[in-house]
Amino acid sequence: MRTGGRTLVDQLELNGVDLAFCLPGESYLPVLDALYDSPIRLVTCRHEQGAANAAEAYGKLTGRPGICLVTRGPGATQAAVGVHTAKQDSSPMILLVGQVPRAFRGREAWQELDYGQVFGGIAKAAWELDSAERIPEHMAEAFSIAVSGRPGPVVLAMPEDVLAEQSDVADGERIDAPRLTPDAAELERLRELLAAADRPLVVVGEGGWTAETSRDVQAFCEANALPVACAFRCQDFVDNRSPSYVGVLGVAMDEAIAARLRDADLVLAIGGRLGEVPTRRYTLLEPPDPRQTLIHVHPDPDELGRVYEPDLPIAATLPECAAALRALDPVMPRWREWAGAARADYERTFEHEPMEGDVDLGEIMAFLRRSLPGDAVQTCGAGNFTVWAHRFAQFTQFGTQACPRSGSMGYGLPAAVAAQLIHPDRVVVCFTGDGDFVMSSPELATAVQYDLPIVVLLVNNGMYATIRMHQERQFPGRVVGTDLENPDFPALAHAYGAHGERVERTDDFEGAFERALTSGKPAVLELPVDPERISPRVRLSDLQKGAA
Ligand SMILES: Cc1ncc(C[n+]2csc(CCOP(=O)(O)OP(=O)(O)O)c2C)c(N)n1
Ligand SMILES: [Mg+2]
Repeated sequence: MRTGGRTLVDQLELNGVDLAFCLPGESYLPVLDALYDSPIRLVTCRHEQGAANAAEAYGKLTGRPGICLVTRGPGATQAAVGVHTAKQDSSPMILLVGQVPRAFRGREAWQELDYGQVFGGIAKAAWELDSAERIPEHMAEAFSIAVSGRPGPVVLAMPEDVLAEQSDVADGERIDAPRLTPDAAELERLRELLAAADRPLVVVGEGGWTAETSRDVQAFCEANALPVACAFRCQDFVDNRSPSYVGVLGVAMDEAIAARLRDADLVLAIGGRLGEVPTRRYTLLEPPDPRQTLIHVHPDPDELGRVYEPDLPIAATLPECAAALRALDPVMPRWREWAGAARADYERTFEHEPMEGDVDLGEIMAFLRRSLPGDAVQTCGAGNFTVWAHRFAQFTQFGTQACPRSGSMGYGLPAAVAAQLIHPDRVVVCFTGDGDFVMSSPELATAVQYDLPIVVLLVNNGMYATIRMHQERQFPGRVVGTDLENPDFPALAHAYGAHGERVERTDDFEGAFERALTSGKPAVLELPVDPERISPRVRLSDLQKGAA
């Protein structure tokens, strides 16, 4: 006999869970008690937002569901942001939430919520355990839903009496996503469409990508001289040094790559949803039937034809599809010039206008591009600082970018916590802004508590610059709600027990970065920047003149 709590933790273990993020609650004490004896490392966060975002990042980086445990009611609603990101980003995640005892259900008991309703539109699935006896069955279902088809978040509520209940139910089995291979006729058709193209573009995106997928897709693209672009915040999906790699379809998109997608006559999307950001608000590729011949590969048949009508839909898991593409006989490319020009455009994106003020983020990113090890993990939240962080970074291996495709602020710090726990020997850099950092700064305490020497690069421009930029464009001169008066960031870092410095000049960055790495502690380097340079290509004064 064992309690429901123990049965649940046993199912986590047999599914290979090694790390779980929580904010404790009295609503799920039997689960916590079972974790006392478990090899699973339980990491206690300071806000459910942080716990959920860390679990989301775990799912994104490992491909296995990130586990987050929170209490009922307020715990669950605070965790919702991570569930939303897991949904938008297609990351496997399981949120385990406390719940009132079964006998109280429906009375709106203390902190009671109907999780099926609350998370119904956010998670891939949300429901409640009904008995200790059926926990292995429910957990198998949760793992299965989280990893299969389009990966995503599952929310499972745990009534406290179910967790305390004893049963002698047997364990379930480890769940892995079923593999789906494209069939020969689909591959033949793909090859025919490709052979007829003049200006093809491969676009890679989320939905079960792996390191092996990267290698196979890269080999396929190089063998066929195909240009390949990454969807927003999937920049680590292909080695950016490959002659085939031509850039990212992201926020503040480079005009050249936007034109490549618009002018392509064939788009081969391997994973991804061709969402609002990579299609520049559905303009570069117009739904429902784009001008471009569209081949869309996705593990979930429901995603094929949902927004765009592909000429060739292929329901396949990405590693299997990538291996099959690699094995295809290369076609005779008629697009070498097109591909070469796209690569040259990409290489030009590293050029940057000098920044006003004493701290130049373009120069700092150039230094990081030269000096960060290839396996260093980069994380961020949302804000204009990410435009520098993405445009001037170069990724060489999968699993090194953990950023929210959902565009959610507050993600970078907890994602860095997760990344450093997964990869204790790697360098982990979190890019953040003054607004973004404060949203999740309590997780700096988590980093200190668990000895995680992450390096936080905090771009301080004294405002919510992204919003200010849009505000100046749409309502010139009417600045409201976007100014920030900030804490003393290095002092705040010190108060948490972290290393903290303000880098006043570009030339001081290298030394400060070195000191951050050798401090052995979490470190916050504040980069005070001139607000005039509100984005790499946009000056605040030009916006105010209506010229940008
Ligand atoms: C959770 C959440 N709240 C609000 C927003 C809207 N938003 C997007 S970027 C941004 C400003 C971020 O400010 P900061 O971190 O200082 O970065 P900056 O744009 O100044 O570089 C805001 C408020 C968001 N994306 N996510
Ligand atoms: Mg800011």
